[in-house]
Amino acid sequence: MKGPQRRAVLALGTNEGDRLAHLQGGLDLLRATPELVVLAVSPVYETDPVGGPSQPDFLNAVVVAATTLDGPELLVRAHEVEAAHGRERREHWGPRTLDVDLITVGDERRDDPDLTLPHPLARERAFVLLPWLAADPAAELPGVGAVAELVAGLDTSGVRERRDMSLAAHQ
Ligand code: PH2
Ligand code: MG
Ligand code: MG
Repeated sequence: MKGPQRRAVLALGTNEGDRLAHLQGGLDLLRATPELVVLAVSPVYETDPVGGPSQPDFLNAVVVAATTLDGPELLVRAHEVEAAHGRERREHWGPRTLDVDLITVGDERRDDPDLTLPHPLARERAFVLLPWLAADPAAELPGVGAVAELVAGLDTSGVRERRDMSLAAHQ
């Protein structure tokens, strides 16, 4: 892998179709990305939908990776992975087959029209922070603090680990 290595955190979410298959497929496509190495994958969580219209429960998981891609490059890849899973952008915050959000990319800070890093809502989203903490107990949200501390201050009742589901480590 050429170029500087960045540690990136990606959050996967799905609440349409075969949810576990979408999560697994998203992980597999991230693994198949030459410029990216997956370092850790969280357990699978079933989560109450936050915001948006009334919609089915989500499955959420977090992937920690090392990558030579910068934020905008990784966003292109994330959108490719979503598109490969039939993601249609209909309703803002509506149901989706697969959502791949960038939470952090190294220490990048940006506020572009289509990409804010770190993800501005991550600090308040238990469906992101709980999986992230499980994947990386030492996780830090740049400019904010330790994920463990953020989780301690959140209502996590809508986030349930699905021990009967898990993501395969290899394709
Ligand atoms: N994603 C959203 C909006 N609401 N709620 C849960 N539980 N999980 C998500 O991934 C999620 C959400 C926008 O992308
Ligand atoms: Mg999202
Ligand atoms: Mg998204």
